[in-house]
Amino acid sequence: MARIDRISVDALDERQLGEVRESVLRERDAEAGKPLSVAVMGQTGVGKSSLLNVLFGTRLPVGDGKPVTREPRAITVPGNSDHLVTFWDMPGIGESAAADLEHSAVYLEKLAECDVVIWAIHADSRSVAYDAACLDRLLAQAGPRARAQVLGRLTVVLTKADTLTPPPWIYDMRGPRGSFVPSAPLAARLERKAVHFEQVFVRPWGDLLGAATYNSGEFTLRDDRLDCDAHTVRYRGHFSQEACDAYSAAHPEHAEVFSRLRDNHRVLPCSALFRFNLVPLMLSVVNKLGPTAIFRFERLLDDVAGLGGVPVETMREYGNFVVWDGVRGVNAFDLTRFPF
Ligand SMILES: Nc1nc2c(ncn2[C@@H]2O[C@H](COP(=O)(O)OP(=O)(O)O)[C@@H](O)[C@H]2O)c(=O)[nH]1
Ligand SMILES: [Mg+2]
Repeated sequence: MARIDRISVDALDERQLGEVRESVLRERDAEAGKPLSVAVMGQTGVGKSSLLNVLFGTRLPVGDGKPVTREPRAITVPGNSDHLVTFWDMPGIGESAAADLEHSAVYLEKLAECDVVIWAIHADSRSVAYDAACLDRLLAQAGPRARAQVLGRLTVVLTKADTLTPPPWIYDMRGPRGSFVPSAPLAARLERKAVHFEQVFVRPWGDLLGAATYNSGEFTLRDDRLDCDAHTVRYRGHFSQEACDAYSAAHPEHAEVFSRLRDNHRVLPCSALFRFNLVPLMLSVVNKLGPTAIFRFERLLDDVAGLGGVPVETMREYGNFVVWDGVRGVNAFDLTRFPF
């Protein structure tokens, strides 16, 4: 898969890999035992724990009714390979204004320490005002350094994209497994939503934002916003689609680098249930990690390709679709009886 190769450290050539390894070897030894830390923020019930479970192979409790998570708490768990993930399950915001305020200082402290910060918003939500106010309030308490750190690691996702129906989802079956893909009109609707949420939730941070990606060696462009060294390419500000298109047109040989920079600020619709868009989400998260965290993450990357599939039998449970012909009193169509 090209997208995975692009990000995998294995895709770098021998010389580049040697350089990267050398430069971080010491830190790596010191860091080796440290778990990867992940924080996820978002309103209660938005699907934070479920998303982390499918991304990192954890078994955090998932709630149906009242909020499962009450206190900001760290759980260190083995993920689906032999790495450890410390997961900061932040109580859903929006349970009560008082609880939100009470937790703000703790949130901020933890967020600034985390390798990964995911902000989850329900894909079907109309208004982002409450989430935006929470992020505002959190970052208002932060010094410039902590603010830049949190914003630099922030990945915004739209959860439960599978609940956006109609138009339909398509199960693309490949033998015993398959993957859910949105139909073209639904894909367009998801894209519009993603763009909208990026405009209202990400873009307003303006020059406080920054985008970064690894430099595999050939990138040397600099201007008043672009900067690079041997390992990293950085952009100061919001790296919008327009900026990405303009830079790529001017320097087509670096289109991939610009596309990775662009991924920093994309809002990603995803679904824990349908395992939809989890690979791009994981890659976007990894893209923002510093070199030492990338080594802690290496094993997770080996599993990344497995994130997308859903077995036929599981799909059947999700697509439990029956048409009852009330006039004739028979099942006109029953997906559960359909021979796959
Ligand atoms: N349809 C759908 N439901 C989901 C998805 N993710 C979580 N849920 C459901 O949403 C509810 C809340 O999930 P949970 O992960 O506990 O949310 P949290 O409070 O944000 O941690 C549970 O009933 C989950 O089964 C998803 O991707 N699609
Ligand atoms: Mg939870």
